[in-house]
Amino acid sequence: MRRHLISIVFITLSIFTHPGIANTKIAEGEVLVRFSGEYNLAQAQKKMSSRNYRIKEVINATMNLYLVEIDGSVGQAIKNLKSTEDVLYAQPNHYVQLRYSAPSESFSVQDLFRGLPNDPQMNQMWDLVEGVGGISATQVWNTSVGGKDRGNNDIVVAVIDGGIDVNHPDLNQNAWINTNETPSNGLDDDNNGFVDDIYGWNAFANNGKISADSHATHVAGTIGAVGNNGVGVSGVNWNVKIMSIMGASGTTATVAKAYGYVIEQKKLWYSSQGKRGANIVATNSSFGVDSADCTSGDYPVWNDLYENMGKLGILSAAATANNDVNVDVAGDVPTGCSSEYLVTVTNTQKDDTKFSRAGYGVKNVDLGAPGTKVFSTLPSSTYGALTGTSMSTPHVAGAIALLHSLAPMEFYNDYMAQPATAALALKTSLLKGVDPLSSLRGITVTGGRLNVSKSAGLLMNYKSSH
Ligand SMILES: [Ca+2]
Ligand SMILES: [Ca+2]
Ligand SMILES: [Ca+2]
Repeated sequence: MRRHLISIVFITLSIFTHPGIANTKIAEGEVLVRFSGEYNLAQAQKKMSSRNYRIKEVINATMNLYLVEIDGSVGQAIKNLKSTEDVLYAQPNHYVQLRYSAPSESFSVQDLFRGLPNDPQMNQMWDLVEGVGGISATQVWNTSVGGKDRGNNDIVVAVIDGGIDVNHPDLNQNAWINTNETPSNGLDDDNNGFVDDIYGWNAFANNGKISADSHATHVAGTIGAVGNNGVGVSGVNWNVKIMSIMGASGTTATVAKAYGYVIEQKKLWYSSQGKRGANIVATNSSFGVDSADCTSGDYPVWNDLYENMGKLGILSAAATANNDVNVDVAGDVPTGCSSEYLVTVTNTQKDDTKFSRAGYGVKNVDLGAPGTKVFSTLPSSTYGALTGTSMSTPHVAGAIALLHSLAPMEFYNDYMAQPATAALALKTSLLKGVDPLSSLRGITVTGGRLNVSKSAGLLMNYKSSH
């Protein structure tokens, strides 16, 4: 795994120095196939052997999505599969890059906190305050600091990334734990289809072992480092449950397995009336395929995943490219995908300008959020500042969770009855609440930067349409 991650970082850094180069490499000898209707493993195997192909792996059971081993060219196999009965679609298994970020110095905004909360390094958290390019989370904390929805359910955010340091003193209490699973006994105790999944899932290794890395740990801290515990910093939420899913690079198959875990856990949460699974309301992603056209027909799995999660009431916050590129023109996966359940994010600075190396697009990039010199948690009980769209996106994922904690009862009831519709209403509050910025006008959908306080005000006036 370590060698794997190092090579990913190497690849991404070399892309970082040559912006705009398309990287749409595909894995040879395999394709992703979704069958229409219910299609179990045996049926899929039979269907594929009729074409002399073999099922390599079940990617997601709910979606009937499989990785299929083929001989010969990927293009020819896709052509064959598209004309095969019961195949909804087939696509290449593209390589995916983590949207890496560079270390940087942090700012100090000591005077803006007035002693609330008590975390000693809050003076670094310009990104959460009002008036210096931050998202005004501090204004919301008078009303809610996150944690539970109106039904007293834990609010869960799934971080698809590397692994989170769940033992970090500022994260441990907010790490999601599968209480229905017994660790390390080799059994799927809660019968959710995943053996020994305690803190989430490792889609690289197909097991429950989460190994800490800097990127994921930093992202998690922005969403929900424990607030007011006298230690370090606070995230957008003082309280929230953060699920760690490893699967932010490698290939599309890995990413699909990672999101597949989210789908299975939320489905199970509904079907068990909250006794099993997890009440995931948002996912956070900072990976993708640069300069790839999501709507070309070459990437159907991506949009399909966001749609399937969206139907379960899950919004997906996604980082756009770490290049000064118009993704409407150049293309981007996933931020150029058409699903309404995506919330796509670019990187703003303390002076509310867009960071130079950050993607934009009046059609495809929804809003900005602080992503330059953002201070947060790092492995081994440490802290530091990082820069990238990767750092912007968790502000949005965190905001979605915080909004769920303060939405009125009427919203909660609608969310339980019609999760997809309610999730889109929450997204509307999120986007309508932005602070308009001249730097983002005409180059993003909203023309503004996240202001969770204004979004909270809008959502608190939510009226059911039923
Ligand atoms: Ca399990
Ligand atoms: Ca177990
Ligand atoms: Ca803290």
